[in-house]
Amino acid sequence: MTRYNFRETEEKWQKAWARDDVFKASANPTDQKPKAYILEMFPYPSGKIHVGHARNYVLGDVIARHKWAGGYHVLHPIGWDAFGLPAENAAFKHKVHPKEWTYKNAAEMAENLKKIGMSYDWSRELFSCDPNYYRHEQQMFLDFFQKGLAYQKESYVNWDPVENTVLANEQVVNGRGWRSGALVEKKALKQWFLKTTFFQKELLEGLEQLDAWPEKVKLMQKNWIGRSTGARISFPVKNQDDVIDVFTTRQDTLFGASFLGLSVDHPFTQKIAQNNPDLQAFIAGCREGSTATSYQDIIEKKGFLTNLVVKHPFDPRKEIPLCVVNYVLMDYGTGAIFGCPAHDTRDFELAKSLSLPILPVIRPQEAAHDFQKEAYEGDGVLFHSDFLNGLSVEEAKKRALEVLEEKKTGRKEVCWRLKDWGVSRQRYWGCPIPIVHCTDCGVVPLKAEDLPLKLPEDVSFETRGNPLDTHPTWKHVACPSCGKNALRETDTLDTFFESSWYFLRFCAPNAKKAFDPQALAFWMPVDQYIGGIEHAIMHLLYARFFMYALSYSGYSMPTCEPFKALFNQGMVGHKTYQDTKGNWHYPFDVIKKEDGSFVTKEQAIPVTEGRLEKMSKSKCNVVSIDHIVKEVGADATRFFLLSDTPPEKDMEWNDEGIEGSWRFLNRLVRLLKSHLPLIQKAPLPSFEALDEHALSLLKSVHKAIKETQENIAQLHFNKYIANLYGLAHAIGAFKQETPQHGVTLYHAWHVFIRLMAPATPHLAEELWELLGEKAYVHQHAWPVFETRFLTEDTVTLPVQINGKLRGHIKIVKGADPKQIEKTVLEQDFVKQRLDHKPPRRIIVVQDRVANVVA
Ligand code: ANZ
Ligand code: ZN
Repeated sequence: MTRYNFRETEEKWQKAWARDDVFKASANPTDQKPKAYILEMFPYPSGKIHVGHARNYVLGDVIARHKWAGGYHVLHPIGWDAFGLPAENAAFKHKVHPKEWTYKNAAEMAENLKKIGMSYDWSRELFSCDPNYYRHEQQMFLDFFQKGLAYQKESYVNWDPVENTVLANEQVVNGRGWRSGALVEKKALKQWFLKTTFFQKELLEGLEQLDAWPEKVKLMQKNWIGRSTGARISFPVKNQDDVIDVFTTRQDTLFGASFLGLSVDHPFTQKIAQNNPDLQAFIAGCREGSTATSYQDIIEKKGFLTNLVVKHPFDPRKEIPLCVVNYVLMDYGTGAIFGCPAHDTRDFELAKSLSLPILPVIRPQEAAHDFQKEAYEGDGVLFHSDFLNGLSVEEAKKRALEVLEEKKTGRKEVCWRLKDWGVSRQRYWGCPIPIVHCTDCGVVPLKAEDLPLKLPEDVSFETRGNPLDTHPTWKHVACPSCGKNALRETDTLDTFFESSWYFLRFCAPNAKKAFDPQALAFWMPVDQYIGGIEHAIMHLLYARFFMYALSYSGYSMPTCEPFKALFNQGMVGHKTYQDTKGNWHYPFDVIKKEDGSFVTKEQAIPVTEGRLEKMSKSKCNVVSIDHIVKEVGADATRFFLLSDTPPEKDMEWNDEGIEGSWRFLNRLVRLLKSHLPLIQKAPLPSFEALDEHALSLLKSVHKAIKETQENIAQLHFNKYIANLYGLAHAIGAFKQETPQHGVTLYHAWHVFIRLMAPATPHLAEELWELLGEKAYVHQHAWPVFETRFLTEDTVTLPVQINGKLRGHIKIVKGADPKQIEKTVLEQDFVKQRLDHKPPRRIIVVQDRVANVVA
């Protein structure tokens, strides 16, 4: 039995596609063909890719290839999200320059992507660390700055007191610096921000038009933007002039207030801490730990009870103790709350630890509630609440607000959770911020003609902190405004900056300006964006923000929403194997013994089979593209990645599955080869002339076309693969008896190969060539189904001429007699018998017989 040589085949077609620019997007299309912009989130060049990564790309590739076949102008580009911390860490560990590390990894990954058969337009490949790329974002930064969308303010960073340096959140491990092991502190530094909050309303409302986004992602974005309606309420401090404002969404619970909670960073806290060493110590304790924790994450609620009290806004005779608490953050609302332990879990925990009273004011309507055991956050009826008694929560919120407004102690307020985006990073491998700090002129932007401001390459990673900061010359410059000695900004931009506009640049990657408006107008928005759910919030929000920010800064943007449809693929998991010493072993190094236990192949070390886990290098359960392509080829890998599991679900990589795919593809080759002598290359006979047997195969063919079309369009790739199996089976079972059947077989293959092409592109080209067709199958139009083949019920109708049976025609059951008369007269055998003259009469008995009277 011959096996098809996938290595040779795949290499052959990859070379041919590249040679003939088969997947190159048109530069400036002027025809009426529709466009499809298909994009997978561009990868970070961290090293080789494995089949878990590959799933994401393959999904995109199926869509792109399907669009090519559908007659679209397709843009399917690839590039590298090339700045970032891992490159810098590698520089420190392995003494390679981040640039070298990055380009080497990208080259390897590009090789992997080509090997897996990706239909990218490689001529548009871009690197975000290339000065020709980032020069444009430096210009954008300056434009944002000019428009007030980029600004500086003090903000906390993770500070390593031993290394004297700022750490990224990823470099804080269990609250300690990754290199020094020192307890990390929070330290205020002046940093750059982008004013995402300026477009919060647009970012929230824009979500409504994204009906091809997963609901889950939209909800995550919505919660992140976090619009809350409530009240701002003033609490006067007793015996002082100060008034503390709080933000609440639960003004209905005001009669249950048992303390006022101030953020550690609240100005009033700072004021009263001046003469209070105990409070100072409490504050210092709260400052430990990473800035990564948001207020929801703080596990243990801690508070410091001051000896001050505030007056209740409804009744100044009521006094409420003032506390400083660790879970109220300064950057939301007013940085102060009133605490209601009976109806808020966090407040409840604090009240327990400080022995503050728990004052229930809402009675649940159903079961009784033990307020000493836990807070009740649900709905109910107000009690112990004076004029609010008997009202529902909703009614009480309204009424409380009215009274607050009458008493002038509060008013309605809307609060947004969204914060401005801190873009400063105290790191080397990022885009330099084109700003100079001058003692005389202040913050001075670089001039456009001085861009790009390039990263210096001669930096040392031996010294502590940011290499740009310790570089001997780079940061010392003449002020662009007055010429005096000044200092460059040494912070670089967050790498989310680069990923916020790369999809725009792909439309015209070599344009002199950042964008070519004509290309943007043609290609944008991205029609299908594909990537991991881990980017549900930040990347997608920043990219959306950029569209608004660029427009506002004078760039002409054709749309506001950059991604029309979004798809989040599931991950690929694989078994793990570990020995008793805790070492991990590769699944392909492990064999199962007869008794069911596992040992390593070479040294027979006993190992235990662990859970199915997301592929990761550290657990040795990664299947690299290099490895699998060598073993079974790209097509079998792609086919398996698409096969069993719906693409949004997590799937398991397993040997049986991949072997099954591989065997199937081999069977196809054998099947076509065995059919070649039987195949007749000719147009199909007319529908009516087809016999039942031919018709039954063509039914399967047209059904497969219809379903494949739908399944690919709806991204039901597992069903698409099932369609291919089904049609292959029908073709395999077909027995050729007459020449008509040879023609039918030809047409079945002609369709099948086109249908399989998006999934297994190399083999499709190969079979296409075997069938004797002209390359490339990918440039051949997608098959179109005909409904008449799909109609289940047909009848073979005898045709008599002057009472004698002369032939048969195929008709749809119950067809209109007028239509049948017409069909009968079109038949050659009828025309001949009639000497090409009109008949005297035709009698049609529905579904039974047609009689022509000459
Ligand atoms: C009193 C109260 C009583 C509250 C009650 C809740 C339940 P969202 O929906 O997220 O807007 N809050 C306000 N500012 C805060 C800050 N800076 N840090 C931590 N918590 C803060 O939440 C609004 C609620 O979160 C507010 O309503 C406030 O607590 C708290 F039974 O006020 B509430
Ligand atoms: Zn100056």
